[in-house]
Amino acid sequence: MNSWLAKNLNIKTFVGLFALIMLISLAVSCREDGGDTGTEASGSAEVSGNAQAIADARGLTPADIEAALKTYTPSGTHDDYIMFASGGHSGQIYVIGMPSMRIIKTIAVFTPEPWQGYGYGAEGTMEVLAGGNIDGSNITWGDTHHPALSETGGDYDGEFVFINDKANGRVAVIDLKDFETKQIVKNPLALGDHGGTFVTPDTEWLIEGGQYGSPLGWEYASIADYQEDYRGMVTFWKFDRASGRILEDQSFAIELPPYWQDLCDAGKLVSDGWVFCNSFNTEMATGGVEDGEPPFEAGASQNDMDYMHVFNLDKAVEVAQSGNTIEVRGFPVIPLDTAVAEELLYFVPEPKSPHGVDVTPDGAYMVVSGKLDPHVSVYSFEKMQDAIAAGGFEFDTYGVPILAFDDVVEVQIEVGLGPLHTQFDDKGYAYTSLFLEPSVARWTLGGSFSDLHEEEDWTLVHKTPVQYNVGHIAAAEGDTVSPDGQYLVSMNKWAIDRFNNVGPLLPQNFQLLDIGAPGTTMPVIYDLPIPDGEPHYAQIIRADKLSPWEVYPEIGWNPHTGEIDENVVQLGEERIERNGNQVEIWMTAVRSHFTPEHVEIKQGDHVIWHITNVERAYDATHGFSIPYYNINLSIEPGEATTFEFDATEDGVFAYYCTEFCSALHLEMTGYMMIEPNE
Ligand code: CUK
Ligand code: CUA
Repeated sequence: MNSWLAKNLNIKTFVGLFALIMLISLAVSCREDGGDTGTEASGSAEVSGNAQAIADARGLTPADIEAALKTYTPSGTHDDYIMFASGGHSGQIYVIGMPSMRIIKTIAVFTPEPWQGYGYGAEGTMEVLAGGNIDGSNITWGDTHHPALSETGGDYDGEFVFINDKANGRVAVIDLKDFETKQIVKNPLALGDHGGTFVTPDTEWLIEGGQYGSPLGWEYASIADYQEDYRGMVTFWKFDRASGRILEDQSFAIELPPYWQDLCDAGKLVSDGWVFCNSFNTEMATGGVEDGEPPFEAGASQNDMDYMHVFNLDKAVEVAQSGNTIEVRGFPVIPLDTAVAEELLYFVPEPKSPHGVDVTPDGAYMVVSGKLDPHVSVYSFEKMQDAIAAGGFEFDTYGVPILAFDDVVEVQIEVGLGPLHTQFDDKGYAYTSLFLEPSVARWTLGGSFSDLHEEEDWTLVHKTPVQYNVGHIAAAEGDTVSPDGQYLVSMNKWAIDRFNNVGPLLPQNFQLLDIGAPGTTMPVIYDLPIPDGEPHYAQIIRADKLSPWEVYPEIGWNPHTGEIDENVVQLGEERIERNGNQVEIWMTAVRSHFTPEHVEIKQGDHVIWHITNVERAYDATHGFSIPYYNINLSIEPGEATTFEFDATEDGVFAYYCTEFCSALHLEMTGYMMIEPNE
């Protein structure tokens, strides 16, 4: 052995050595299997030389090899964690395995997606998407920002994931039994949002905070009347776990001053029942740079302090349920003065245009970063409660009581330039992304976390540079009452130099950091380009908490009702019925044919078409597409689906299965013949 292998074996960590031995024995077994190695060899020394040769040929450093060994996931081996990442303005969610960082799936949420047959005729999906339309305006995209996994007792339970659409002020519900979007609701108060979605510890409420102040219900008002007529809001959507749906008629909102509410987080354990949202633009800047007014970025950055909004959610629920509300677009809203009178809203000063608020796993502290301040500010929930009990507040312009900064702040820690978002692990560390440096800072928590680490409390202990602009970071189980540590993903924007040039529009870059070993340097061990919209946030769940179906429970399952569809078609029940100019088709799909294979109709007919995939095998999805009519379905094993259209165009239309489902998949087809009308 020569070069780095010999020099480093004695100083490598045990893990590295063990993994190297694994690699070598893997190579040996390949060889014994008659693998194509190109050279004759009879012992492990030569084999390790082979691994060395590969490392040399590819110019890999020892650190590279360690990173590869930590992330390489052999074919057939599953990942330990699953990350649900926002798909940004693709409007979707990415499902990514960790540590391999393999993208496993995209979940279609706000944007029609052909592979999943989402938004191309299938009735259930059309209804879900239509739920997000605004006053008759068809919205076919979204800007997803913050996924939130459902929680039980403050821990991810693997049942649902929720996400917001910042651009259009909507919230979606995805069921993790089949990884499909079941519901989209439109916020009745605001056209946009930002602070969504976040869940309370038992997922009773989904939090959707606002962002850019506007008249509630988006009615017209001159921007000259911003302070009087524009407002902020936070909405609490009631989630019903049994039906897996948001109950719109049990949901409510709170009217807020026209500051720009940003992100929220729910209290947990000691702070359960409370909700925290940061805000900026307490200056109430209204822009107008073209008229000589200060631009937004200057106007909204003058104050030294903005306000964290602190809500007593339990009390707000009481007030909403007592009917002490006004209605905006038919939706109950607790007016701002009622919120103040009922003592369910307080402000806490937070420095310099803050972005995000994160509650520690024990629920005792709220961490806020000021984008223009090199510190994170840590607030004590206990001190907030003491300050509320003590009274003697100052009030802001809108009459909201302000808790004094010095009374409620626990500590401020200088972490670096442009701090944004904070995550937690199981070893008493917090991690904060630094947009401007850019890097990820690791610092120690105090309080109940003191004994978990050796360093002093509330101290910066390490920074790992990351590639280019980091926004959010996500740690394994990082928003729960019991984070795992182990892995942290730095979600970087615009990967300028990490990948091959693919033109002026840059992909994003997820960098995986190994935060598993305390006291180490938490190295970057993988770069994953994201070739789609700009993800903002992600949550990472232990893979063994997920138990999705392999096939739908029974033949004829309607994924959107969760029941057997009334138009289920069993084998032998296929038929076509005409009633006036309405034609109804009951079809089955099975490898490798549709029944019927001929559908003869007339121009001007209204067609209602039901298809059931009667397969029970895991790998037996069938697609169904009709040209011209923009019909494209994905029908998973057991699924029953329906679509409708008007046969406006005559001609011969070959329909076919779009999934390569068998050797005779190309034969899985049929003809729809539409006879012209005279
Ligand atoms: S925001 Cu994008 S980096 Cu929408 Cu959570 Cu902070
Ligand atoms: Cu079914 Cu191809």
